[in-house]
Amino acid sequence: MSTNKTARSAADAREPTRTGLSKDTLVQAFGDNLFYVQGRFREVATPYDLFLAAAYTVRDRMLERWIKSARTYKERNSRTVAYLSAEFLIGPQLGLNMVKLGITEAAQEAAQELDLDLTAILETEEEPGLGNGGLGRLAACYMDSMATLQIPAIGYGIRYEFGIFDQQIIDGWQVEKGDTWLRNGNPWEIHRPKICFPIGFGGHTEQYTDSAGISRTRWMPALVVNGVAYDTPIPGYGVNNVNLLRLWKSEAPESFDFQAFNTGNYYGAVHAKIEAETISKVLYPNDDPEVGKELRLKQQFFFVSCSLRDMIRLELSNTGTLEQFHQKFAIQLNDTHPSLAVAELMRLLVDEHLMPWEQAWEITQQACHFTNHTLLPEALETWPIDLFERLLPRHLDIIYQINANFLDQVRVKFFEDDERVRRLSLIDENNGRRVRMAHLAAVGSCAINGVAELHSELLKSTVMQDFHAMVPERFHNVTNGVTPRRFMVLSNPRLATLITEICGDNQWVRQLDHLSALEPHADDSNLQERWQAVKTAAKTDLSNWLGQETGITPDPNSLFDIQAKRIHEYKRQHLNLLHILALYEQIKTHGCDSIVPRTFIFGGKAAPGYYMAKLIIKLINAVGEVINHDPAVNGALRVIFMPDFNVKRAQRLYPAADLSEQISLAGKEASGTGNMKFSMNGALTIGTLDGANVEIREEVGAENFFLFGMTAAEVQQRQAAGYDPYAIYSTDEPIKSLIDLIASGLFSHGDTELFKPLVENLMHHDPFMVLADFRAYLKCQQQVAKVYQNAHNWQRMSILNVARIGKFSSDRAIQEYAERIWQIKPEPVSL
Ligand code: KUQ
Repeated sequence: MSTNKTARSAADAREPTRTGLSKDTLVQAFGDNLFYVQGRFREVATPYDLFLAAAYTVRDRMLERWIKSARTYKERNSRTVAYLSAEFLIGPQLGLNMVKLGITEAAQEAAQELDLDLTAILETEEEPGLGNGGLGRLAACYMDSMATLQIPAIGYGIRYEFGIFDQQIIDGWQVEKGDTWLRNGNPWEIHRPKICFPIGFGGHTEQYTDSAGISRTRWMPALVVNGVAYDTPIPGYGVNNVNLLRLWKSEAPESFDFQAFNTGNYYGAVHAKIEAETISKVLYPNDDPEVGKELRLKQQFFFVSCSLRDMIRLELSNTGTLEQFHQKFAIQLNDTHPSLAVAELMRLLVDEHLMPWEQAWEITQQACHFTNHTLLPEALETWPIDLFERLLPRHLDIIYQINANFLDQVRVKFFEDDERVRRLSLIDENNGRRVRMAHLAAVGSCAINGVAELHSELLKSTVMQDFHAMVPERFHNVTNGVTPRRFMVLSNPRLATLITEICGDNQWVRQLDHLSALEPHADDSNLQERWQAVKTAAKTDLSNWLGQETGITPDPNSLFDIQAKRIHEYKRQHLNLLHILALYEQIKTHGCDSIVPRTFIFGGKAAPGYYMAKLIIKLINAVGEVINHDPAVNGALRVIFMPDFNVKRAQRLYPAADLSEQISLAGKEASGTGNMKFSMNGALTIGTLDGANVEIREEVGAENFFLFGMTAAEVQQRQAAGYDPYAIYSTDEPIKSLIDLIASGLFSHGDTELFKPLVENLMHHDPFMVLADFRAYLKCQQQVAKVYQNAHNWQRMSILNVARIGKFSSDRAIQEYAERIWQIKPEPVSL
């Protein structure tokens, strides 16, 4: 395995300005880029100019590796992953790319020589918020790991002009602001105007007979837009491989304007242009599918079609035939959002490349693999038939054909079982005829996986039960993972340095199970103290930053208890709140010395149309307002909502957490990945047996994990037996008084209506069983407080968490995909 040349000594001054890694060369290159690319000199350069000059300096150093990687993969005709995802939440790039190139130190020295504040420059970068949460961030972690493991890969997605909205908190409420991340220019992307495909929508199909007398179908779209490629390099850590993230932007074909202009229809031309450009305009800000939104379906087809045509172009230019397409590309469908790939690949092969149906089907099935990320029934994507027919008439034909063939197989395997046929059909006939996208993805893929053990088991026993009975051999589990490059080395350098010292080297950064070398030192009280000092330093950093950002500067010696993730009822931020209220009541009755001082920090966005989630944000802020200003509390309790939680801000939170809140109702969170990021940074977890929590607890040891709550099986039983939250409310004294406290108007200036929807929902419906789990949660939190008081023991547990967290590296996950699902081997690149 080749590695980067580490920063060379200043003596070697003759290395090329655009590729050299020494401090002196970086100094030279930075000046050149500021001058020749920005057209600026130091005295008039804005902070963003300085950032751009730094970014171009780093980008230059990736390009040779990038081109070499592309050439190597082409020459060796390597099997390549095509990771299709509607979201890539890649985060800021400058710091991470420096880590990957191994030039962080040299860059720091260069900045010092140039009298520049590197931290301030890093801070200037605007992150591309091209995702909602875990699913989009997972795609980004996997891009990192594929490059690091030297697996040829292209990430395909959409270059949204507006990513996830910026969240402001005004009067305690979430207010959404448009995300204009491109306004100052994006130095990481390379625009490829020549990599451009016309994508059709609507229209009709025609039958014709070709010269060989074969009957064929042709799709005559009514509207055509162009998809243009924008490429971002994704370097591996300590290797020369640099992979490609290719995002598509929609544009109007020029011909539009001319045609309309010639017929005098100027406004018509403008309208068509706007309509075309709308497709990649904005990311849907929901964590679950937007039902029936035409633009969303257009987005999905748009990026899937561009991506498949790009793959076909690459394969034809390499081999001249598509017969081995499935050997060249392993397509991974990130949830159902790209599942149209199954129908579109069939159309491209059969209609456009004139391949027989059976052969095309074989190739499609061998090429595609499907990851499911959710069990929530409302989150399973379906599209109304009439919308489909209007937008994608040929694809609907193809889906009918796929369905007919598939249901024939079902009837062979399960004779005279019409109910099963109905359940397995790609068409849902019960809700006004809809296409079931998960069924399309499952039928068209040779592998189907869930994202944690529990989730994969529940998939087989619930939502995909019939598929499992049909093709059990296609089902896999690949537990999610996250990249230690971003979430440890970059965001927690103090911890990384300490770990490297204890482990003896930094191999753990690419082999995360090497963290087990920490284990024998867990009882070393000297290490425990240093470990705590690292944590306290991170808490102090966060505290100061929160002071500037929110006006509240929490005490770094208090227990930092953090819940950061999308706001969702199933994630139960309101369960956390009830515990906060219990502590508040305790202070009111027994004084502020009766509790272990805690700082509660929340972060997360609510979907703009999700009323209850927005009300939960308001309640968190309202409770904070009262508690933070109550003299009786005297700072023993702090409640802070960190606005605009995103990748950049997440990096400030994870290192500073003592306690990680992973408290979803069992059976609802497919995996969770924040749970892993917190734990990697030494936080202990309070959590339910949900998603990957189950495996985290298995790894770190039950005695180092604060477990509470019903199991998924108990949840099912209780719901089947008829769950009555009001019975709990009316008989359980602490719960009643806490809920009544919210209803009383104490947190709403006497307004007893404001939080009523939330309160009534908990009392009478409580779909996520907050009340049922509350007692166990409270008890567990009391245990947390008790353990925290013994600092050495807490640090011991924290060290053990980190020592045993190796499994949750995205490198391990990608290794499993590569071996078990893709059958892809590493392709090292040398310079
Ligand atoms: C659905 N589904 C529609 C955007 C996102 C979605 C639009 O995926 C994470 C899991 C996590 C799960 C999340 C998910 N996102 C499912 C989505 O909720 O549990 O960790 C990555 O697998």
